[in-house]
Order: sequence, then C-alpha cells, then structure tokens
Amino acid sequence: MLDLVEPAPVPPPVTATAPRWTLAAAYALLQQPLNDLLYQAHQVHRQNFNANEVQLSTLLNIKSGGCPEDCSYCPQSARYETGLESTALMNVVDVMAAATKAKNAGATRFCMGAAWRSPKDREVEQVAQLVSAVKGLGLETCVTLGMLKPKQANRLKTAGLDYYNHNLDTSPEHYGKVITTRTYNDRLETLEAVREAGVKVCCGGIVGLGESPQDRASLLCQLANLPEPPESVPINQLVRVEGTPLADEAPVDCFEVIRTIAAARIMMPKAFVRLSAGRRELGDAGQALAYFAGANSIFYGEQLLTTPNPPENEDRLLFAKLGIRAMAGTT
Ligand code: SAM
Ligand code: DTB
Ligand code: SF4
Repeated sequence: MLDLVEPAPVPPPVTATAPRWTLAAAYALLQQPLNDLLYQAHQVHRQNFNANEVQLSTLLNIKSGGCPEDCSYCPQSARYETGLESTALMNVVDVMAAATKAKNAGATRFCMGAAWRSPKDREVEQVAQLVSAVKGLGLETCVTLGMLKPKQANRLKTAGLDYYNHNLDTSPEHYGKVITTRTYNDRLETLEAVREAGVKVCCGGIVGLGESPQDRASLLCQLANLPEPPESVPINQLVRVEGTPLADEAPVDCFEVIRTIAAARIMMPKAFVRLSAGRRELGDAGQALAYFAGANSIFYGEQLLTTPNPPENEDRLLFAKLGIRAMAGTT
C-alpha cells in the first residue's frame, strides 16, 4: 500500500515585497514596558543620529482658513465655526520677512502651509516663487498644500523644494471616522507623486483622535512600509480647538505620545522624528523624555499654523538645561 504523504505547500509567488513591519510586531513594540521601549528606541537613535542635536523647523500659515475639507480636528475647515479668519495667499515680501526672522532665530527649515484641499496650477506657481525666494535665503524648504498631482510636484522640485508634508494622520481603519472628503488612497497617491518628483517626504500623523493603540500601531506600519520610508515623520498630539468636532475629545495620556515617538524611531531609524503639535501640553519633563525616545526635530516659533507653540526663548532654555544643541542646516 502507498503511503499518502501530504505535498509540501507551494510557496507564494515572489511578486510583492514583504512589508518591513507587521501590525503584530508594531503593536508588541508599542505595548512593551515603557522602560524597555525607551531603552531600545534610544539605542537606535544613537546608532543613527547625534543624540544631543535637534533640528529646528519654523512654520508659516501662508493661506489660512476657508478649507472645503472636513478633517474633524482642523480649525481651518470652512465647515466648522472656529472664529478663524480666512486669508488670501501671502505675498513674497511678507513671506521673506517671516523666513528671515526664522533664520535669525536659528531655524534651518521653513515650512509653509496652506489650507487647501488641492492647489490649482496657478497657486502652485505662486508657491513655487515663494519656495525659490526662501531657498535663496539658505533655508531648507517645506510646503504642505494638500493633494498634489505629479506635474505640480515636479514644478515645486524645480523651484527648490526640499520636503513636502502630507500626513496620513491615522490608521486606515480609523480614518473614516476623522475625514470623509478624501480617501487614504488619495493621500498615498500624493505621497507617490512627491517621491517620484525627487522631493523628500514629510509624513506622519496625530495622536489623540479617539484612536486605539492598535490604530497607532497600524499608522506606524503604514508609514514604515511605504515603498521608501519618509525622511521626516511629524508626530502631532491633537490640539483641541473649540468649534471642531474633536474639541471635546478626551486628552490622550502623555505616555501614549512618548510611546508613539519611540516606536516611530525604532521603525524608521533614519528618519527625523518631529515632536510636533502638542509640545505645550507635554511640558519640560515630557519633552525631555520625547528627545530621549528619539525625537530630533521640532516646530520652532511661537505659532504653529493657527494655534500657539512654545516661544523660542523657552525652547532655548530647555535645550540649555538638557545640553541639546540646535542642528546646523544642510543648505
Ligand atoms: N491642507 C493641507 C492638508 O491637510 O494636506 C495642509 C495643511 S494641514 C493643516 C497639515 C496637517 O496639520 C494635517 O494633516 C494634520 O496632521 C495637522 N493638523 C491640523 N490640525 C491639527 C490639530 N488641531 N492638531 C494636530 N494636528 C493638526
Ligand atoms: C504637521 O504634521 N503638523 C503641522 C504641520 N505638519 C503643517 C501642523 C500642526 C497644526 C496644529 C493646529 C494649528 O496650529 O492649526
Ligand atoms: Fe483643510 Fe488641511 Fe485642515 Fe483638512 S487639515 S481641513 S485639508 S487645512
């Protein structure tokens, strides 16, 4: 009688590249005891960066409010009564003045944000002029203008754009509870256009949108598994603004922010991890912990886009206490 031997399973065809991170691995990383997570993150940080240097980026809202999108965290959406005035696109003289001030205060990157769903070609042309002017001051340039087409990304590249900021914001699973007017895939397409144009990618998310720890692990997997991981990863804590649907969301525990930063450092070892919105809420001790966990970039200057940020002198004082130096520019 013949022995019936189970045939060996056929391996799957090697078409798709394996993701760098599985959800289970990312979740396990995030949930381990805080000291274990911090120890591991700090080691990865030291292997890739000078642990006592932090990069300074200054933000300017070049076109405020009146946005047609429904991002439920955002004070700039025209759908919510937040008392914010909408403004036209700023002119080059005023932008240059703000950029010069930022440079003199010690920033090495100047990030310009516009409350658009997606810019028109004419608007991209106007922003391209701003980018060239700011670049001419010897600053790194970054813009965040909403969804971008490949041709628009190429135009910004030729103007001297270094980084494009476009966040995934949260996990694909939680996304629909936060934004309905553009899809996750829309965001991925913009990131692809930016990457293809040879502009560096700045992409991160927000902690505190009512998401679960699994959602935070899932967001980090999305970021770390992009065809090329982002060069810059902003981790924002939700700034709760009156009039927005998330105004009364329960504040997230500060250790969840620190855990997210530490996991981002481990999962994207070469990226600048930016401790972004929400630094005021963290306080000095929380920020010190974030720097230990691997954050090495901040938004520097007393205003984010529409909400307050610690003033420069406070940051300088904290850096002096911690022995942290501002990173020199690369341009
Ligand atoms: N309109 C463009 C867009 O959304 O792509 C660019 C500007 S938008 C304000 C840039 C990012 O700021 C958002 O993707 C979100 O991650 C962050 N952001 C906006 N409002 C926030 C808030 N209240 N708290 C934390 N982060 C916020
Ligand atoms: C990012 O990730 N955070 C910045 C920047 N990219 C454009 C914006 C934070 C906005 C916080 C709310 C506000 O000031 O309007
Ligand atoms: Fe508009 Fe950007 Fe605010 Fe969304 S996050 S409402 S797209 S400005």
